[in-house]
Amino acid sequence: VDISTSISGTTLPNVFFNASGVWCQHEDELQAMVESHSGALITKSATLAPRQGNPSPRYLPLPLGSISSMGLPNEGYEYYLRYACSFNYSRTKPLFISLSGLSLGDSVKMVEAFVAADLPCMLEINFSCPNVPGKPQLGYDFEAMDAALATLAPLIKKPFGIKLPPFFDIAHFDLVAAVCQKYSNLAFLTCVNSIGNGLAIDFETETALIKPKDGYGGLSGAMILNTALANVNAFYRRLPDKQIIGVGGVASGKEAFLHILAGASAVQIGTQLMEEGPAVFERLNKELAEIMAAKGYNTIEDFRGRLKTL
Ligand code: RRO
Repeated sequence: VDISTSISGTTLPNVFFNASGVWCQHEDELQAMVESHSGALITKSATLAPRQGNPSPRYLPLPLGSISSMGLPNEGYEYYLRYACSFNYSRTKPLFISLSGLSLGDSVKMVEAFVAADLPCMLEINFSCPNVPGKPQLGYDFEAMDAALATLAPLIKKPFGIKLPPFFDIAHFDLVAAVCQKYSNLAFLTCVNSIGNGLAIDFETETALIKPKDGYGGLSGAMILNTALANVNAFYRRLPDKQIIGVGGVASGKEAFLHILAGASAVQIGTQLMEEGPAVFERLNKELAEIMAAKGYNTIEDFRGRLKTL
């Protein structure tokens, strides 16, 4: 059984890698990703300047997933640019870089620096951070997203991707797909970021479980699997010339299989990586391969997007 895949022409030895934000802020974490059985790695979303992020506690596992409001803690884009410059690209595992400008001007500066460096890494532009106080998610403002893509896509020139928030309305799937369709080098959509601004409350103490934003934070893990699958499949159906990277609620080979069946070409791991650590990738590889063998599928392309409907 072969669980390799490719994203805009670059081969990944297997479909799995980290969701941006998990195990990827510092060089030691990125090195652990390199040494793991992941098929790729992606860096923490970078801003122009380094950021401490929101006050702790700011991540908590929940019975059905997790809640977090990290607030974009990162080392600043120059740190990740240096990392990308020193990365050994002759290894089989590709490097993705996540950028999350606090303004379009910031994104332009970061993109220009990466373009000037002319590296074989792929950019994933984050349009969906829910946790910076006072900064709405760009992905929920379709005109602003269109304007950002109109500026960034021609600068990047090469194939690139965007990280989208989850959508919950068919009209929104249609509108976002129409925007994405305008940009030919927009090669992949990573669906989905966390479901923004949930609230987790401790029953005994009657207190919010995380500190930032009065307890509001992004929901991830098992509780968002079905929303993630819907978004993967909605954009897979609407954008046959683009690829979808699925993320949300993958804890075992079974959920990964479902993401691929819905149309995903690769699968990112957030909460489960946070909880289990990079050893998760060896287990997921084994579990997905076993499921494929049992079902008689030899490659990802034998079943990707082949969801049946009633
Ligand atoms: O850092 C964060 O709080 C964060 C980001 Br940038 C994001 O894109 N998604 C998320 O759930 N948290």
